[in-house]
Amino acid sequence: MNKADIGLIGLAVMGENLAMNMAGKGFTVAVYNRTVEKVTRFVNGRAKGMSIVGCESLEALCDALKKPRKVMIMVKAGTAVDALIEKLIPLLDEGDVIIDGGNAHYPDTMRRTEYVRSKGLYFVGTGVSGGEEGALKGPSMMPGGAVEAWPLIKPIFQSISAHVDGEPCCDWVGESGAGHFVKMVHNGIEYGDMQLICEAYHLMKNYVGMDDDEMNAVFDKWNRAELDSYLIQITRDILSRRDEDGSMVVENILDTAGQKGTGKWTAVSALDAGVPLTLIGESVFSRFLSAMKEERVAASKILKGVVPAFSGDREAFIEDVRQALYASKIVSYAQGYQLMRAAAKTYGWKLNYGAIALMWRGGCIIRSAFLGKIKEAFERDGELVNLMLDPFFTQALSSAQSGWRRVCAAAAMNGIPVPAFSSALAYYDGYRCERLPANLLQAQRDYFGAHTYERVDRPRGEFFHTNWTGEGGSTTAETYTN
Ligand code: NBP
Repeated sequence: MNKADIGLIGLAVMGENLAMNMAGKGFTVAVYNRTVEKVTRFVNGRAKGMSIVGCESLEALCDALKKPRKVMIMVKAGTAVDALIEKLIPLLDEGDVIIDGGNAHYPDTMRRTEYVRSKGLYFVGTGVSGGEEGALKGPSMMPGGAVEAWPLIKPIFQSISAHVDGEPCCDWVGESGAGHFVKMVHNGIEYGDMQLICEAYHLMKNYVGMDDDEMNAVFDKWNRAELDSYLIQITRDILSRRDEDGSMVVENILDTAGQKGTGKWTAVSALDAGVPLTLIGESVFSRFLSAMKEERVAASKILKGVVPAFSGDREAFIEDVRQALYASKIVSYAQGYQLMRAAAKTYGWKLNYGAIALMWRGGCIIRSAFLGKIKEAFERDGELVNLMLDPFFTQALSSAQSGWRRVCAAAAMNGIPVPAFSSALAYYDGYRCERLPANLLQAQRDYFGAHTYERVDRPRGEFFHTNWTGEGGSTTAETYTN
């Protein structure tokens, strides 16, 4: 029998569907799963007649592969991946490739890339997005790690990934943990996009007083213009789904959000890197707040606010909400790209920002027409400091800002929480502010702790101290930058 092009370990939802996708594209796939009955069930069931070879052990899997071997792991992220790597190393030869397609945290991928290289093998950590359907029909794939492995896996990866305008939504991201870092930022942006849509829904429902049918029509309309995206589309569909008793399914769902931690990883990375990733941070905190259901129910009886009362032109306000969503989304992506720039600098990765936008353009949860505009922005200027400074996005923010401000003001006056809309606006106003009140903050720090300050009339890097109380001496604290 011919040897297989690639081996795949882990036959849960992602592994099974990726194997089907690879086989459908003409590759022969050897598969293995810890619970071996799942291998038998898969090859005799769904995979019957496909070029998928079932293996009952890791040894059999490695024997079944063409050299250099390519083995992709699609199991639960964490220690299971390390254990599999340990088992695979003695079964593989120099130059073979181990790929982790799970949701690994990027520091683990950095460590594994080095470790596997020390054993004479190549390691690739690839983000795979798009869930079950993406895995089967074409996911977004973000590979990074040992660059020597890329030519070996590229034909398979670019063949099975999603395509937009004939271009694969998969390209080499960068060395070491770059692929999983970019996947993590993708997931953080997903948190932000979802939170923004939820805030628009909350305003339309609780302030304007719209029902689900009316909101369904609004999201349908929004999906035909700048906001055209998978998440707007599924929101539209969710707002039309009825339960057996005729009530709307979405209104019967408990308002406590779950999470698997990738948004939190993104926010923590931003805190570590000193990047103001405010919108994703607020989106993670909003999920935490939603999970405090019992406390919120109790507080709702004690903490009084205002009763929302809409007046004015309904259509005009809905258009303002659309503008607020669009502008906030630009801010969210601008912040996400700034985090990637900071990581690239710290770790020495050469990230291709336009290619990343293209990788997210199809096959994943944040896929949208908007990403095409981001790709164009980075084509115009590969070194763009902030997406908001690209002429297209500068103009878009300028046109949207009146509506955006009216929405944040109306939400504040009517007691509707819009943390993502308003934190995005605060970031926009802060970023474009030539002089922030941090002069006062520095004075306070110098007053209580002799932390020193720089002066507007002296070169940067010279530090001064004022003896504010007349009682302190001239001794100052050290100035740390990190
Ligand atoms: P799961 O994350 O549910 O993991 C189940 C698989 O892991 C099974 O094949 C299971 O084998 C295997 N496994 C476990 Br659990 N512990 C193992 C161990 N110690 N040694 C070997 N195998 C072990 O599967 P999934 O949802 O298909 O996701 C796979 C990866 O892809 C995860 O990292 C996930 O975060 C990521 N991902 C998932 C999605 C999604 O939408 N589900 C999307 C994108 C990425 P068994 O059958 O013997 O228990």
